[in-house]
Amino acid sequence: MREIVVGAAQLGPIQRAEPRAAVVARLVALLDQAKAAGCDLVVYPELCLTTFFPRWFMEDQAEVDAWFEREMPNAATQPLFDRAREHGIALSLGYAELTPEGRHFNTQILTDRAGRIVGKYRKIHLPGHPEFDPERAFQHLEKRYFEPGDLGFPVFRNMGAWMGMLICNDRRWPEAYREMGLQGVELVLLGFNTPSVNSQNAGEGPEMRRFHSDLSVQAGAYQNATWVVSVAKAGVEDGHPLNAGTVIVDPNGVIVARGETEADELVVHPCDMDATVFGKATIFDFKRHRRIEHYTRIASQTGVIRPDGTER
Ligand code: ING
Repeated sequence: MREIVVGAAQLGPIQRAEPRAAVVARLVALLDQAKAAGCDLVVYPELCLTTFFPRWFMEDQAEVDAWFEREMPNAATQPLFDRAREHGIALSLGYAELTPEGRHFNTQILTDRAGRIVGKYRKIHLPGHPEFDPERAFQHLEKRYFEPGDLGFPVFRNMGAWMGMLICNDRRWPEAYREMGLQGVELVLLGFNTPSVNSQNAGEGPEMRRFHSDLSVQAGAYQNATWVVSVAKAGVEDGHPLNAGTVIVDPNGVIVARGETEADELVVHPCDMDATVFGKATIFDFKRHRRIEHYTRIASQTGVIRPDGTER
């Protein structure tokens, strides 16, 4: 048995005016709870240091860059990394990354128990739009503020297990899980900030949002025989509701633990990495069952091309 006690550290809302120091104090409080609960690893949501700023249209690049971190850890987050090292707890956390070359990514990192960064992922599937859209009830400008990730879907060895990361919209794309499944991933860590309503379809409310979020991560777990830890930032940020829905999913696709609130909340579950072995050796033994000679479109074609040649 290779058990890793995972703490999914859901965050309640972060208001636009909330300073990073106040947010980091919340992250540290969750980390102390995780220590008391016997956690080995704590996972924080996407963009866990700030409000979900892609909802705001900004034209001044200095204003945009103020939402980004130029290094990690940095002065604001050092208290979190120090406490994690004291507790001997590994972390995964999401933040907006501004590289020394001036590139902007929506990033998630993974540390070992000593606080060393052992893995980095940059969000590949960026939803939303690059320009202000007056038709939308609210903006979703990730395509404006971030570049698509340039690291692929890496898998890292940490704490005796094979771990990978996704960010938010990535969880809706089966290709993302399979890229890691083909590397033997046993534990997928992801965070999300998902608006509770659809800015283009008022008929789609929180219940359907929750259904799609659960469906996506349960499918990804089951179809790749891996654990998936999916952590929300939730609640109302400056009048804009974010959906909760923090879950821990086992390698059979079963939700074994779920958050109950829209606030800061730690969801804990002991995850045995050996629970991935049976699925990988039987129904999802990729080497025995996959027929890649028939999977031609998945990696060679981006959009729909119907048999009659029409597109969309
Ligand atoms: N948020 C949302 C997500 O993928 C979204 C955007 C919601 C897209 C619902 C499509 C449907 O969960 C982020 N940050 O990707």
